[in-house]
Amino acid sequence: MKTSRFLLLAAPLLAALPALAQQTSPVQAAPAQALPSVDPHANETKAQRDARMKWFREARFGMFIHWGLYAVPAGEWKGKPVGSIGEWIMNTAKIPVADYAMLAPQFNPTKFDAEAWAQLAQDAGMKYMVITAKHHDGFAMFPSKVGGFNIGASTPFKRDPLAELSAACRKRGIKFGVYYSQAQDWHQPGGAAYGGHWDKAQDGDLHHYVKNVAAPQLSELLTKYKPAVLWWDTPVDMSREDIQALTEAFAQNPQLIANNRLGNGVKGDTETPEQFIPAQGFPSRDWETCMTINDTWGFKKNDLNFKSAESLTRNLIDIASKGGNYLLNVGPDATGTIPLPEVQRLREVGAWLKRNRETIYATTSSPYKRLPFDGRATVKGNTLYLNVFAWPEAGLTLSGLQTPVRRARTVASGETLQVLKGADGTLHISKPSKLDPVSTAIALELSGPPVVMEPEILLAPQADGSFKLGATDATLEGGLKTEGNPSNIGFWTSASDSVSWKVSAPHAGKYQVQLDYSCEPDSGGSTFTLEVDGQDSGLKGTVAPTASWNDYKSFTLDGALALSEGKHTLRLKPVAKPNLAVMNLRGITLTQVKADK
Ligand code: FHN
Repeated sequence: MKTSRFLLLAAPLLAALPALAQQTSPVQAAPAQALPSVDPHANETKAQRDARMKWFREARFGMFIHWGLYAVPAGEWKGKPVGSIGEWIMNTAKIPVADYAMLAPQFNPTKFDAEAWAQLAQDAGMKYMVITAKHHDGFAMFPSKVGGFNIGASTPFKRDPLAELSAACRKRGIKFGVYYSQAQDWHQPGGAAYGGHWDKAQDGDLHHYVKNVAAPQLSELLTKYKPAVLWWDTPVDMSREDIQALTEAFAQNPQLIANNRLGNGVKGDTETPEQFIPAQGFPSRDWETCMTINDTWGFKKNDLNFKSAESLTRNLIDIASKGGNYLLNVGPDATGTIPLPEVQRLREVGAWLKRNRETIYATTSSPYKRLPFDGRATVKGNTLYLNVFAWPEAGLTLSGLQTPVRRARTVASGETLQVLKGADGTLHISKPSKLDPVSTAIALELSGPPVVMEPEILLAPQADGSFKLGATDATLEGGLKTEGNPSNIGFWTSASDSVSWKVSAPHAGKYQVQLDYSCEPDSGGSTFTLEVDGQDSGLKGTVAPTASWNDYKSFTLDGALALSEGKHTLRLKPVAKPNLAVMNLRGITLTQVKADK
């Protein structure tokens, strides 16, 4: 069965790993029988949960580290570049287990300096760290007593990076966490492998593997390093017994925060969008977007496609404005060095953050659905923060804020700014003497917590008379969500969910209606209607499949939509959904076919 994360496939990584993407979906099929939940935190009270999640909610920024044997081949095998992300080299190149294991004696990262890594995280403004204790290749980055495939038993490097890092983090007040691939293990017999095993040595029973390798290693990790975060990844066929075995050790660490990738319907503590920022965050869940700085998690020497410090900083601001955390990855090389371009960028993000820290840490999400300028908002107590990416030529305005402004200042320099209130209540904020090219942060100190009444989104026609009804302008009902860039409306797995837009037609007219949509082959065939102000417009359609959830096509409905002059609500409403989902929808274009004079 396909799941909703699979429907969206916004991230190239997920596109490359469809079967895993299904497994990591936050909307997994509920277990058929009503058995008690296997989620170890299922019975805690809201107050207990709030206390446990407090530091995470305030942190906003963490360092992800993908480091393991794959740093040795660094994206090349037998002199040839291997496509896909660095840490997947064993699977992509179908490297036999014994050959891959020969990397271990070559792994001697003598330049590894836990203090320097933790210091870099601190300089970048990161409040927590999550490192791969064991990735899918099955190699443990700690001296485990379970099996011999680990840094202690099979490399010349006799140190314990996890012990060193956890100590270095603790010294700096940085929370330490571990990533653990609980099902995929391409080394041990029985471990799962996306795409299937390619070496007889991998064959065996997954549940035996979980019980005898993964669960005892988990217990070692939780006992020895006392992590604050446990980052599961890529669940495959996790039975209730597997979940129980894997979480047994949670009792040793009741404050542990674990993500939503354990499997078997366990919701976990955090949603984990990967390589994209969900357009509206997850309003009722804690969440964390993980992203790479270039295009790989594990080190690949030829991947030089580094994002700019500006875009990384703006990602952080964007994520904070949606109430989430940014878990930004570094991929150290086989000597134990974090690549210089990554270090430089993290330092630049940190420099901005140092000047503007109050706009990010311990803030809550924006009270605005959309702002009239290129930027983002966050809130802390009685202060509304505006991060302005590009100062508008016509001046900075803000409408809808009901709470009086006591003072406006720039965050970095404390310069007082003038705020003038227009007759319609719109605020005009004076331009600071110095703008920050990445983002100029402004604090509006209010007389109370910000109350915002946003003007409704009423779409007017474009210059050519057409209407563009985009994903981010829509009102979504039910479980629908917008995600991705460009944004699309997805998670459309219920036929009772609908999507609507408000438009203002300057005169009566008829319009051709064109959908920009995708729908993977197995999911085609849904039917829908278009309503105007609650009445059937007579326009309807059947969703034809496209090549994949990433393959967007245009689809023009038969007939024309008649709109009278004035305001209207247009609603796209499914009639039948024979398969998993209706479609992913980027938007609708209404093109005028005849203007009634
Ligand atoms: O397959 C992994 C991948 O290698 C990487 O670890 C990312 C990080 O979130 N998670 C997986 C796929 O979702």
